[in-house]
Amino acid sequence: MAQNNTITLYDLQLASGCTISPFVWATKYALKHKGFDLDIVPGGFTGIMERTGGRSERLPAIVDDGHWVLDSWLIAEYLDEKYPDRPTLIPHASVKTLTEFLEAWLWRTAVGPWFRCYIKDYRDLSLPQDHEYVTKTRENMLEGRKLEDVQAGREDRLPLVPPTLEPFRLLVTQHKWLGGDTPTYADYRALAVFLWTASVATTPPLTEDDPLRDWLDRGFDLFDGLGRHPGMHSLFGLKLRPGDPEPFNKAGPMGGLQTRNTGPAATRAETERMTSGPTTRPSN
Ligand SMILES: N[C@@H](CCC(=O)N[C@@H](CS)C(=O)NCC(=O)O)C(=O)O
Repeated sequence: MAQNNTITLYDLQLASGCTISPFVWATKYALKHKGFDLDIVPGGFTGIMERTGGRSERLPAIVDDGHWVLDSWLIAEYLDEKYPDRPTLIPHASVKTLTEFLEAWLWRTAVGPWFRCYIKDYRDLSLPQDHEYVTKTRENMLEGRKLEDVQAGREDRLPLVPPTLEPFRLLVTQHKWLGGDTPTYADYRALAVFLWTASVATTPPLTEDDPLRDWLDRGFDLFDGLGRHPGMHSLFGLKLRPGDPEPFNKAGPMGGLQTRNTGPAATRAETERMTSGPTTRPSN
């Protein structure tokens, strides 16, 4: 049982002290959801093996009363198993399955492009002693290209990302939380993508009026503003230029996936659109 209600968390931080790793972010939220206080072991990308006494090359890691647990998913499952009387993170096996899909989709849709838009900043914001390691490992991940070259031209690429987030936008505008009335680990895994982005986004990736904002703001505010570290950047304020695509669907939900059929009144607008002539707008 956690001593003094406190669990030790090995963090992965930037020079500002804010967490960068999405996996660590998800774990911070998970520990808070379970009601624990955090004893943070600070540090960056290098020296993880030394800090963890040779136990891990990756973070997060937690120590609960002397018991080490590695890996963000394994930590969440451990917490639910060990502390079943506290609020549940993963209330049903399906939450894990569907969250794994959602997260893989978010990584493909957002993390990938944003990684290439912020990778030089990511290195520059890291602790000075991490710069060389981050440059080498991330350039290797990017097929040997220089971080400066990968990031260059991002003003042309950033506006292309928000429209691709529309399926996720629909989810979090039609439901208070992915978990329903209260957040679950699904929310924290998805929030972690945007917390990672905010840790490195020296220029904003989303427009001021993005409907994702309500869920994101509520998520960043959880647990006394856990996501509001002063080192974080604003996600909002992307300026569009003529010719950039619409960042989100401004016409409102329409179509078989997005609306509930409660009778002809609910489908009238869609029927009129379907019968009045050709349209370019996808139905879902
Ligand atoms: N499956 C692991 C992944 C952990 C992981 O890859 N962490 C990255 C940070 S995002 C790390 O420790 N990187 C150290 C490095 O790049 O050397 C988990 O879910 O905890």
